Amino acid sequence: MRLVLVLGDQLSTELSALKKTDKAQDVVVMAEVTGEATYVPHHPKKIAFTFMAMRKFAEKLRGDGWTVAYTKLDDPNNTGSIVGELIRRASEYDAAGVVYTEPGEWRLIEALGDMPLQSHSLPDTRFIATHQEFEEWAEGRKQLRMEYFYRDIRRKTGLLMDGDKPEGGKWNYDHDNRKPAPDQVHFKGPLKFAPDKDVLDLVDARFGDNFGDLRPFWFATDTVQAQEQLTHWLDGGLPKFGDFQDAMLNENRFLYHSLISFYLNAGLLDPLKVCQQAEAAYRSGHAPLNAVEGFIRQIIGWREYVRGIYFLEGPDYTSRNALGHDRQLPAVYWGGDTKMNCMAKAVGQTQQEAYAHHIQRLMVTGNFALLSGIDPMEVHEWYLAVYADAYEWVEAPNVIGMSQFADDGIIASKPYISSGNYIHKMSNHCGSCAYRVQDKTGENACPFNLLYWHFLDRHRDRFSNNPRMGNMYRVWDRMDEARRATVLAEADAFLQKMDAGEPV
Ligand code: FAD
Ligand code: DLZ
Ligand code: SF4
Repeated sequence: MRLVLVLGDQLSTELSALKKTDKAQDVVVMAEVTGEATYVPHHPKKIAFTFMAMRKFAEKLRGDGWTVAYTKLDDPNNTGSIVGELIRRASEYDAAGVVYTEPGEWRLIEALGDMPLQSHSLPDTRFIATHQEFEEWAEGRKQLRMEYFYRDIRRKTGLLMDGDKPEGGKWNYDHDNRKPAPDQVHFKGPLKFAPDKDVLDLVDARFGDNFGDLRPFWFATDTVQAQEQLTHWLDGGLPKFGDFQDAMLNENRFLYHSLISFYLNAGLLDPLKVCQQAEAAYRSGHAPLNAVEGFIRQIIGWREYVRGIYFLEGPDYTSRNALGHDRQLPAVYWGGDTKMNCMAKAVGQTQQEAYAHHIQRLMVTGNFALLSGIDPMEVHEWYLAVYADAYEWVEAPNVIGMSQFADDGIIASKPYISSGNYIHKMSNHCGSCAYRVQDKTGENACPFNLLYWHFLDRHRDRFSNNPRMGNMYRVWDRMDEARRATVLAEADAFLQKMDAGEPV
């Protein structure tokens, strides 16, 4: 008999390791271990979500006829690591070896590769593109732009295709999206499910000091509940998803977002089936093409593409730092006082929900870190810790690549930076902020306005020849010299204050 490892983000009965083994003979190993629960200080909701979903999945497998050796975190025999648990179970069951599906993190791939047991790694077939397909697509290209990869996946899956042409004649309807924040949001937000109280108590006792609120806990923790959330959102959220994808509101943290990334990444939902359901909503006339195409692109485009980049680039990807940024992550990211309303809102909801939507992650917390010159490794570890959907294969390319430009432009053709104006346009945060978004200098000037020019100025050598950034440099160069000096001096003073640990 063999052991079949199922990790906390591999909770699918379609998992290759389960498909290639035999429930009549083999034993599934699942383990809640300190090693996985502490490689970053995960948000308590993320740990609770993982353990609750693991426990339910183990029961499901038992119901399907599998023998499951499940280790709870507080089991006195728990060795504290995945490899330790495999070694312990191998001797307990006298196992001939271990079969596992490739994990989503190099750290664990290496640990499993080095363990002193016979082992067999299988590809993770929960994704649409294989590693080989991505490598072949990337081979010989100067630039690895998501858009072209996405078109190939549309063709491969047949999603939103009209013969060999894209549905509606265009591949991408993004120019219809990105509307500013609406006055009213008609979607009621995610469904809320009852938690497992034993897990809440366990996580409270062991990880209660980590950044983040454990309660109220409302995530779906099995496939049926996750599908209920998806159906609820397809019905009420999808039609307006495209329009308000980039908007932010003081009063509404979820807008028209689907809140399914936790479930997709943990294995509770299948990406292709999710997209097929969204396509059906378009074909039946329930949702417009711009919404459905935008949503499908996030999943078969961005989600698959970032995974491809993570595995293509290799284990050193997370230590890249192309811009040489070395500032420490300031206290505001851990809930420290701030006068910046947009940061307070994005961090505050992260603390409460272990969730923020894409534009909050990219254009508020990510933008601020990039403009301030924070060490990308610290930024990466923060994102990996605080979001319940964060596993390295998806988090690292989004943070190191897309958000921090630390991979030197593999993912982004230019840095995602903006002054306060973008946040003002897409949200209602600025109206109730202590800073003034209209002020470019002075005591109340929006910090994004100061830091934006500071960033461009300190990275002139690298970016002034970038064709997509020439305009910004021309505006900067046309400003009179005294004004430029004031902007830079005020930005420096702001950064010094932040470095000294004072609220900013
Ligand atoms: P929706 O807005 O409803 O989008 C639908 C789905 O599209 C998501 O559930 C997700 O599966 C997929 N998707 C959208 N954008 C991306 C993307 N850029 N990369 C991968 N999938 C995408 N996503 C994660 O799943 N885990 C992360 O750790 C993560 N870290 C991020 C860090 C930064 C700095 C940025 C800018 C983005 C990050 N994202 C991450 C992508 C995106 O922000 C989340 O997938 C999204 O906010 C999840 O919320 P949702 O399910 O409501 O998504
Ligand atoms: C995120 C997480 C946590 C908090 N705990 C566990 C755990 O105790 N046992 C486990 O098998 N998996 C856990 N996970 C998910 C893993 O960290 C994840 O499988 C790897 O990071 C690879 O993506
Ligand atoms: Fe954020 Fe600046 Fe607007 Fe305040 S004024 S909310 S700091 S963008």
